[in-house]
Amino acid sequence: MSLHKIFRVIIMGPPGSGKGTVSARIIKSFLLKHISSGDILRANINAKTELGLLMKSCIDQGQLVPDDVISRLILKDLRALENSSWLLDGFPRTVSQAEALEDAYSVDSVLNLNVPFQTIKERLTSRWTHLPSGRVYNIDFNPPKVPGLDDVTGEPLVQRDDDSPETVTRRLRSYETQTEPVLEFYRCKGVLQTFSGTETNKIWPHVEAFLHKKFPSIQQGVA
Ligand code: G5P
Ligand code: MG
Repeated sequence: MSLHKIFRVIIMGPPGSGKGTVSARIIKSFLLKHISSGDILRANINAKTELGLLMKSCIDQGQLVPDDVISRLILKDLRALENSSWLLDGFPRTVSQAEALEDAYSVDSVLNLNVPFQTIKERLTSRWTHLPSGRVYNIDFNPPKVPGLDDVTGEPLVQRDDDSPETVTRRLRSYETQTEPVLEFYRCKGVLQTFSGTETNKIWPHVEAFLHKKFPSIQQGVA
């Protein structure tokens, strides 16, 4: 049994707002396990699991996968992390998912990255991803050291099937109708913290300062 307090944090924001990029920075400084629903789904598609094959067309079209499927998948992974603090990225994104999570765990903080849609559309068409790890690059913002290859493994980078301009528009629309109400859900609970801007490098120091203040005991190197 762990004697440490467990912290449960969610990172939210529209598609392409920088959830993956900011999460990578958070887990370098804080002892949180990063769980990304999109990375888990893409790993299933890549491995051609039954679930992956069923969900692929939904994801490629920029639609959300069914609530019961994703809630079961994520809650199973969270149960396996019972004694760790975690950072959840991409889940919940409907009120029904937020309620399913709330039934199992109470959330300490929700970090909301508020980035304008126009900025996002420009970013996503130049994103490159290392599918096995979920590491993301951007031709202008954080290019890989060797073009087309992952910095850590040297494996090839790919463009996500759902990053075409039409699909990005559909993902943003689904964010507005299905995910924005989740922000209200957490605002009412008093745990929502919004960070606004158009550049991750400007947003990040505010996120870092907030986490240092709120969760000093989970900084890397603090026993
Ligand atoms: P995902 O995988 O959760 P999205 O759409 O929520 O996907 P996404 O696209 O992964 O979010 P992100 O993580 O918010 O975006 O952003 P990122 O990857 O860090 O940054 C985007 C790009 O911008 C990168 O190239 C990065 O390098 C660059 N960048 C970052 N900061 C800057 C900057 O300051 N300047 C510049 N120029 N560039 C920058 O979900 C995918 C699909 O899975 C299903 C759905 O179908 C969904 O569409 N799904 C779910 N369905 C139902 N319920 C759920 N809970 C689901 N979760 C996933
Ligand atoms: Mg992401």
